[in-house]
Amino acid sequence: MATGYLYHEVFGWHDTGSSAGLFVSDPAAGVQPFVHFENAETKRRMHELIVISGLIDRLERIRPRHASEEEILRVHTREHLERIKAESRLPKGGDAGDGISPFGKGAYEIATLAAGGVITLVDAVVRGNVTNGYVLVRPPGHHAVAGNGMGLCIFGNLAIAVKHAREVLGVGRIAVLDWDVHHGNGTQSAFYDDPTVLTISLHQDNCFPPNSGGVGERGEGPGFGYALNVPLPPGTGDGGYLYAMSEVVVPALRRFRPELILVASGFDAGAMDPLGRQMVTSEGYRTMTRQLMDVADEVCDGRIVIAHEGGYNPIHVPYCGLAVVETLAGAEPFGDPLLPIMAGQGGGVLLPHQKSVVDQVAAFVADISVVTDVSA
Ligand code: 3YP
Ligand code: ZN
Repeated sequence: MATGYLYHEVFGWHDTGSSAGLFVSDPAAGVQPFVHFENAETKRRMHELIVISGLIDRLERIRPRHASEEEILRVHTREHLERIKAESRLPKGGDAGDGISPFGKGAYEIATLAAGGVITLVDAVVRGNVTNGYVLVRPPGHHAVAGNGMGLCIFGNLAIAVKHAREVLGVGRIAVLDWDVHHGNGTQSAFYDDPTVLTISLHQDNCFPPNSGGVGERGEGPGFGYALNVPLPPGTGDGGYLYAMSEVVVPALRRFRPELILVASGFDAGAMDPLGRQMVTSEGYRTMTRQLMDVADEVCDGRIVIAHEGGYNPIHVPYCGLAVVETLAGAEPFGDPLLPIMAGQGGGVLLPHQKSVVDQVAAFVADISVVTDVSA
């Protein structure tokens, strides 16, 4: 069966302005205007590589729709939605909520298309039109919490899609794996007390948000045990990430037996990312995708929806993304010219301090069981 692919040109029109990478430019204070790290190019170039490589011909192109207010409100407060909508009408736009997440005029409609895009692909996978798929959306979503956007995220795209899968499509157990280099705090917080949604975040220890995503964050109340966090030390590459996949992610998914697997896919754990200090290569992302597909074949007929999050190197991100989508579609590698450079840098080896973090979290996997009461 087919692999779905969703991208829309208007995602490239989400305007994050002339920040100096992350900070509001301020000439009087000596901060020269530049382009925000979260700009269109990483995603646009990934899409164009998917076209130029020919992979596009093997994908089922899916058109997004906007998420409705009702769908957004399953995760966010009315106040947050209305504030974003109002600031989105201003000539110069506004900010998602933390002062470092600027957006231009009209961002509300683009953000609802991003959330609606993930919903659209979830619909296609759950209804059986495609086996799996990739949603190349912008703005990202995994940091947004109920009452606020943050970390460049306006609405929780994946969390909104999880609620849709549960409440509209009737999907029981759902797992969300987050391999963005930053902690998936927003997705985690939406389901922290819910044992029917397993959230797993692999991220760089204490990268962003501050003091978020430690091994001790395991869920609360009935959801205790159904949040897993693997805060990998800076410098972790394919060796550590693949070990975390095989020792934590795969066994956790085998125990939990989700009916649907979603992935928050950031390529900012890549070896040349300006915001992360990890060393994952496109081959690392390819293998992580393969490992996930193998366990998905075992537990949920291969149903995987991967949605784009961070990733800020415009040269490397397209090759990482291509590797993931090729793998989903069962296509041969087109090639990545950066691989020979990265291969000699040492990230392929699992180091003891990385192993000890993974082993600590691996011990929590035994506490997961197949939750059958999804009405709670
Ligand atoms: C937001 C402010 C500092 C780091 C940045 C993280 C954005 C991101 O890629 N989140 O996944
Ligand atoms: Zn990130």
